[in-house]
Amino acid sequence: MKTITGSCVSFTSGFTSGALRTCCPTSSSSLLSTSLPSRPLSGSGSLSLWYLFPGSLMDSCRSFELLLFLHVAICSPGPLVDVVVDRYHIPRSCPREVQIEDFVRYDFNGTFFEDGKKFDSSHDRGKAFISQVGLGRLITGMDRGLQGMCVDERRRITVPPHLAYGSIGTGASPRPCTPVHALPPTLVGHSKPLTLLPPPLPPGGVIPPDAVLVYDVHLLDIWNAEDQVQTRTLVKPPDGCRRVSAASDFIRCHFNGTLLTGEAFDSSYWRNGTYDTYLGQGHLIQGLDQGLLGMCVGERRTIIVPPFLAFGEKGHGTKIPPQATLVFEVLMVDIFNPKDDLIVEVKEAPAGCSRRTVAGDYIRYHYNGTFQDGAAFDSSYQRNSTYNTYVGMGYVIRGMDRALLGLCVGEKRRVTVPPHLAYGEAGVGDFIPGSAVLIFDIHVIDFHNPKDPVQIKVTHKPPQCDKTSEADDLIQYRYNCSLMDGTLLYSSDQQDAPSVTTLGANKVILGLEEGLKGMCVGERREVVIPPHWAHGEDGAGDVPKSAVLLFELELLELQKGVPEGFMFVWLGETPDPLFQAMDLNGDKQVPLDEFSDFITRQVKEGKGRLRPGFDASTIIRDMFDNQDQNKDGKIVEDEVKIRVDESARRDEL
Ligand SMILES: [Ca+2]
Ligand SMILES: [Ca+2]
Repeated sequence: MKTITGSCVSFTSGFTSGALRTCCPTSSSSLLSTSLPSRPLSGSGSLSLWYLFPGSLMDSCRSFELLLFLHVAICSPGPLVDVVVDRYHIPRSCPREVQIEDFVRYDFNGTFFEDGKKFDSSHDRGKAFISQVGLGRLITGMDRGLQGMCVDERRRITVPPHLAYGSIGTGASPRPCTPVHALPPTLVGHSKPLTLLPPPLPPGGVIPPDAVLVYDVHLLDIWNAEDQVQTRTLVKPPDGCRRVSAASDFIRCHFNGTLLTGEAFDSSYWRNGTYDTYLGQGHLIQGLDQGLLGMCVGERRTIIVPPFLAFGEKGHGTKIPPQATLVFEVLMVDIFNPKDDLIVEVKEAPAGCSRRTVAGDYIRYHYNGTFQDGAAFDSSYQRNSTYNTYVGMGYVIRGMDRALLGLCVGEKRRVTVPPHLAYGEAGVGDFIPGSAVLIFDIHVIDFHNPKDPVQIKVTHKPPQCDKTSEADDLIQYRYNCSLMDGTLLYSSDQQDAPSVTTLGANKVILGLEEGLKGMCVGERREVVIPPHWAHGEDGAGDVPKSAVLLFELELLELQKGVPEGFMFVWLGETPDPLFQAMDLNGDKQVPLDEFSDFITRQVKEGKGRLRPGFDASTIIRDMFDNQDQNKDGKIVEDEVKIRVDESARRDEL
């Protein structure tokens, strides 16, 4: 049995008072038994006994008075003159102590000191007891004994009869001798007056005369009619705050809801989704409608809501009892207003933007998609391919369709799209939650219109330009081929020699063919080639699908060519008669040497042209063999005639 001696020792050691330690006789239980026979004041060996003063109990002067008092009260014989309070469980943190006029909700067990028998219990009543402290609504002993108590504290309050039901007791009367005042006035912010129960009494039970009562109390809640919603910011968003929540905004947030005792009653995390609601429109309890105002996305805040701004005396569901103060820890995830429009911020605008996107253009862009709290939901960079679409034609969400207009190649924009211009209340599966604001950071790689021609810009024109490239010409050129964002794909400089091609021979993409035409040797150009002039929707090699290409070109050499299928052409009139022109020595026959001399002279005099890019003697031999029908090593007049009659234009002479 824990005697009062044990209590006293524990108590004095707590206050390091050696003098008082000696005050209690080691057999003090006999002293105490004079007034409080055989009844321990605590069930705990490490208890402390405090007479309760309002305010801090750690104040040394008061502590001393208190010790003296207890010395008198406990160590001396005689009746108990005031309540004895044993705080046998004090929570680690106590942001608030019960003061006069505070409302309290607590569990209790009421027993007689005399025999330990129970006369009342909130547990038997099936609900916590609710009252107001210090205004005579409770027996005086409880009005005193509850003061200074913390939520979740457990204390034992021993009440002498004169502070309880006196020398009369209650008999069978349900009314206590201590007056119970009328109901308090209507509470601020609450539509109904708070109904207070009379002090704890056995239902129809009896408190005998001169009974010392022991109340074991567990405090569950404190509030005051003057209380307001309390908010405290725990974490501010690191990247600043673009806007704060305001009435009529729609918000998405996470929260943990607990009672003051720390008991959880609800959490958005239990449901694996945000709590989504309109603010300031009465969808929420009044305290949250206030407490959620002025928050930034990314902010974490504690909101403490007194019962009359929460669910009041009715409570809510099974987890929120009547008159419960609610504590919410809220993380703001998303805010928008139905009146919000698209927000477009230009982050980087390239200089010299000659053309901007219009409806019907086809655009390729990269993007990072995030929610307002910074969480990423999609990125084209991760897929390593641009997002490609037509602009202004309803192929993308409404907000983006608008945001993609008026863009330059290379431009970077941040686009904030409210849900009514994005995926609305439905969202997209697990990908986009309902009513989510989306932020796209976009970078335009290129765009074109399906009607676009090849765009040629001459960057250098040599002063002398008497002949220009055209179909059939054999050319040498340098090139760099890039994407519009500057990514170099191919370059002739990567190879041993400049590129060589015959124009019109379908050897290069159509757009390059276009870009290489009409150039003088030494000329330089920048040529923009839309995909339908390049590698189209499928791309090729390192060229992405539907990519616009930029070619930087320089023409190095130009050899005029002959039409496809020809090895030699006359530039003026064909000599007539031809055989006599060929038969340079007039002996009516033309061997290979003579034929070769003839052709070479034509080329030198500018009257004819051999196909460029081939060995001249080989071409000439081929031409000779073609004319020498009977293969006797010489051409005669008849052989030429036959060729003319046949009108065969191959290797024509
Ligand atoms: Ca001859
Ligand atoms: Ca012949």
